[in-house]
Amino acid sequence: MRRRTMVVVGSLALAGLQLGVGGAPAVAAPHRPAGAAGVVRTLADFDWPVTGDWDGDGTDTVGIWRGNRFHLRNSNSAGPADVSFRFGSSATDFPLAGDWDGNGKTSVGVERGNTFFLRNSATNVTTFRFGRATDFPITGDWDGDGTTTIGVVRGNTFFLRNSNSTGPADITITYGRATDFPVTGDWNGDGKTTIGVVRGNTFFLRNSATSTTTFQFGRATDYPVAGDWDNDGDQTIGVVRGSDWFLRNDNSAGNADLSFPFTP
Ligand SMILES: [Ca+2]
Ligand SMILES: [Ca+2]
Ligand SMILES: [Ca+2]
Ligand SMILES: [Ca+2]
Repeated sequence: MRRRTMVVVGSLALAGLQLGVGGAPAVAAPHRPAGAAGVVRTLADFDWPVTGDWDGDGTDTVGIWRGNRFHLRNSNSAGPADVSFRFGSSATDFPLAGDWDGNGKTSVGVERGNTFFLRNSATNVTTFRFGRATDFPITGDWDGDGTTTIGVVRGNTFFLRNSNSTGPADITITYGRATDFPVTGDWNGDGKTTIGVVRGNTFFLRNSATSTTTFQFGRATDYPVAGDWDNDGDQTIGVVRGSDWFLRNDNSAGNADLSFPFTP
């Protein structure tokens, strides 16, 4: 069972080492599942990557959640955040991103325990419960209707729901291993988000029960991300290493097409 609590001593020790280097500011340490012990759920000093089409121009771009503030940039290039605002609590939450209302723009959210808080605007937040507090939350447009909804991963079982509301999973899939890192994306550009896992630096991207794309990218310690970086309709992978982003426009092995730091 993956756990994302702050009792993961090994990861906390690692965080201390990273934050101690040269008195560097507390930014952008990658965090990964630590075997059966699982993911460190929240560490206020970490930048957590989030990606999405914040401005609705069709291209997914970068963002981070640091403490209780989201910093979002509308270009995949070095530079400041275009939008920064406070949402969530660094002590308890896990950041999320999706187009919850289907208006073409990605917005953010957080999961706290098993409660989801999905923010469409400063005054419009959808709140409901799904899954268990120890689950790993994921997001995607599982049914291709244009609206991003939530899901959770428990061990190696994915529970996906097509509505942002309390209720049972609409889709349940067993995939990968409990120690894998879950990723989601529209890998083949058919309009539906599907699941995947990262094991070490190997990506396993599942388009259907009989179709998985497998390749290596980045390093085992990188934090995987996914998005439509080139606005061609498919979502591809990337990794975040410290404050550096490496984005690839194909779901295959090869060099990053875009690489840049994001240090708002
Ligand atoms: Ca955009
Ligand atoms: Ca939206
Ligand atoms: Ca949907
Ligand atoms: Ca693309």
